Amino acid sequence: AVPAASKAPFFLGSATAAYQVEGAAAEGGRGPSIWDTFSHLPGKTHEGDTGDRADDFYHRWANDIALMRSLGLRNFRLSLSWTRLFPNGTVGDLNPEGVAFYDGLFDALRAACIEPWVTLYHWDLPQALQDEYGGWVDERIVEDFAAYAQAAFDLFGDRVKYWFTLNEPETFCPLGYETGTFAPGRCSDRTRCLEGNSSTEPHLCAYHAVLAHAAAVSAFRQGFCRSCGQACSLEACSLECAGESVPGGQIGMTNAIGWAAPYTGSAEDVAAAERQQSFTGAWFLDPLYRGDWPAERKAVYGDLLPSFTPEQRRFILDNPQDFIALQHYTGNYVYQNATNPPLLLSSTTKSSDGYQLPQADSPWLFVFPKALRSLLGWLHRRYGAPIIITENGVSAPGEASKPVLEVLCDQFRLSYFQQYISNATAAKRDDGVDLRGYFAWSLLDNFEWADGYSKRFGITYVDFDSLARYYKASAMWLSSWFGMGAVTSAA
Ligand code: GCO
Repeated sequence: AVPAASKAPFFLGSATAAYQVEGAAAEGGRGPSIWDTFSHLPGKTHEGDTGDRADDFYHRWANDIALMRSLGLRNFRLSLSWTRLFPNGTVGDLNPEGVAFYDGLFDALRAACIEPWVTLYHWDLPQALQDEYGGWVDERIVEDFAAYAQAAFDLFGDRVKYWFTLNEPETFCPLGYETGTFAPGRCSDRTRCLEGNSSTEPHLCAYHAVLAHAAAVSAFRQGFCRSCGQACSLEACSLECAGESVPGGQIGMTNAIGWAAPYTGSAEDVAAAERQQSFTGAWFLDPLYRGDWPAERKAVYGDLLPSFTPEQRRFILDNPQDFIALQHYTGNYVYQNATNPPLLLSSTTKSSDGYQLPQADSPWLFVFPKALRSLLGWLHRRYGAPIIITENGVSAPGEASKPVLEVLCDQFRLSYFQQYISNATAAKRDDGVDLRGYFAWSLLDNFEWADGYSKRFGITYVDFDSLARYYKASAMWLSSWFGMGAVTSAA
């Protein structure tokens, strides 16, 4: 029998993020974000690269929509630049040029039959909020983020149905507030930071991220009336304003989750891998689906972890997200190591039978396609929620230095996609996972955070001098799939 899940539409697309592609950092009334500040500090990014110009998507989006169309792309994930809309972060001072930019973009995407999937926050916090109260470590961020989210729903909710609240807090909290390798570069106690998770800042960041997400979901559910401009339930809207209310939509947080495979089949290794998986993979999903941090994190951090009050817990659980938005790139093998606290395990990228996982260009990324299938099964069993893969992709070795024509023959990436996609479809087809979509990261080579332009994840090559775009072979391969799977089930 065909499982019911496979009858749901399956969305295929590709993804980007504002600071990584837009450029035009000082144009159109945009205010500075923490990534503008951070990337301009000496020594923080590869060769001092910044997102000042990036892919110049701000000026070239019409061209890029044409590019998407010729690839047959039907779903495009992008993020809003908070400071293009609200240069100082708070919602009082709306920047009309920023609104006009996204209005034009969303109208053109709609006209091109491309569904926009919009991330509210992909790491570019308004610098003003960082300066005022330290950004994610302060509780004021919850209200400011929710107000910004509400404003975005009001502005674009008539054309955007699919939303993401925060992109990967499990990345921006520790890297931004613990190791200091990402904006805002906080590392209050460097020695302790280098030793491990000892400072409180990353935990405060994570706590506020969960609360901010729930507040944004709550705002989303309340809806608003286009005719009277009031926030209200959709039902109340039609009664009280006789209004056109915003059509429904879906919303979720994106989470970066790798896979910890047991090194051997021994009970110890299996348990060690499960500890590691829950520690990292359940960090945010447990609060969202169960109302509390996973036991493994509580065991390790104890009092450093802010606890949710009963009211907060209720609020989080009363505002459930619509799907798990999974961002998956890599995995490794984990074995018990009783002398290695706190989780009493170690990891390796070589299997017990001697197979070395191939390394991508990024030092943290090892190609482990079967991990995706295992991970999807784990998420399905633990949360039973629909899943959309909102990022999956790879930096192919040597792309930053090879001649263009060689880069365009990106066999490494093409084979990565083939293998990962076949594992994703197997999970959906054979394991009963309610997988609803897949987005390749990324549509364009772009500003890869601290790695600047030295790592290329695009399915499209961008010449960072001329800014010309050229399809890589992986884009050509994906394009047959994009067109095919956009509206019906891929399984
Ligand atoms: C993410 C990052 C992307 C990165 C990609 C490759 O959401 O993980 O947002 O912006 O470019 O993951 O490292």
